[in-house]
Amino acid sequence: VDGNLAEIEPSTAESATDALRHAREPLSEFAHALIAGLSARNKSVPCRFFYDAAGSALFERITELPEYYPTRTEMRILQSRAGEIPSLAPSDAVLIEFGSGSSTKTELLLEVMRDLYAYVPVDISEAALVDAEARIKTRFADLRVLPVAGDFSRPLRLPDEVAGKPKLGFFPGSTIGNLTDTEAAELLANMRRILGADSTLIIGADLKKDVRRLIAAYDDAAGVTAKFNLNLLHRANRELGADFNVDAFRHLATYDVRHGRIDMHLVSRDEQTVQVLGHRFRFAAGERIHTEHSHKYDIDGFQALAERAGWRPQAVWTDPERLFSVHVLRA
Ligand code: AVJ
Repeated sequence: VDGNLAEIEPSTAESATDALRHAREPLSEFAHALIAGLSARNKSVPCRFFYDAAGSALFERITELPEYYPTRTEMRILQSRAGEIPSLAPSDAVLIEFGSGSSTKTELLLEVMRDLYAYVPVDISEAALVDAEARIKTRFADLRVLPVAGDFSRPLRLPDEVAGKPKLGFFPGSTIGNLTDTEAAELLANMRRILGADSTLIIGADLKKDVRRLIAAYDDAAGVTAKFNLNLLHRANRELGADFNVDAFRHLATYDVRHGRIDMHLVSRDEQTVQVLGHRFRFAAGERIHTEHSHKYDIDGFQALAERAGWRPQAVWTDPERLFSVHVLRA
């Protein structure tokens, strides 16, 4: 991808002001990733670009679908273990949440850990942090909230105020499942470095199960996951003036047994050409854009992954149907 893409003629679908905006702005991270991903022989787009405002709202709807068991199952596991959670860290510990998008689960932890020294939400999005802080402050007025804007997949400095305090990390939702095994091990190792020697990590990991049940969770009857996936193309049209005919693509969820993961794709219904910021991309009929990996684990496999990253498995909690797991890891 060259650096001059913003100077290329805008497509006719844009208004004049949009064209000026695209011409003046440096290319967004989304533009770079989309153009690079569609230029590859096997087309793909990183799943983090699902989450613009529309995509985040659609994800919230996914979590309420009857087929999408992870969110409610993890919540039930945490509720059933609420009595044990305070014993996982000393009373003056600091709760560090990686990603700040999961308020109901966080509130459950804060509810049972009343003497925390501070709550530190970590997120790349400043806007998400402002929201998280406001939400938490209304319910826990006396809690010290110290938001950190940053990327927790890289070295990250916590506020000086929490130096030397014991840490309890929290990474719910099986978000780790979006990463390959190598990336997941690196992330876990980085979290261990961020949290330090006197720390515990509570992390959610979705479990392997009947393939039909897995597919249903990623291809629901109401079509919300399809909308969530296709929103990526709408986003490209809105933000980059791309000319995707969204109806000419369909949602597809598959399960890869070898890697133990759900894969999401957007499938071109016909042969077609799409334009993004002056770049033309050809699609054959049936050609796919890969949009997401969602890894499923067994308990031993996840513990082995955590151990590779320097963590010691301390406990694992699941639901009676064994749909989802919450691991407690010790540094
Ligand atoms: C937010 C990554 C945990 O993989 O289950 C839901 C995202 N994608 N439906 C998941 C998602 C399609 C979700 N995570």
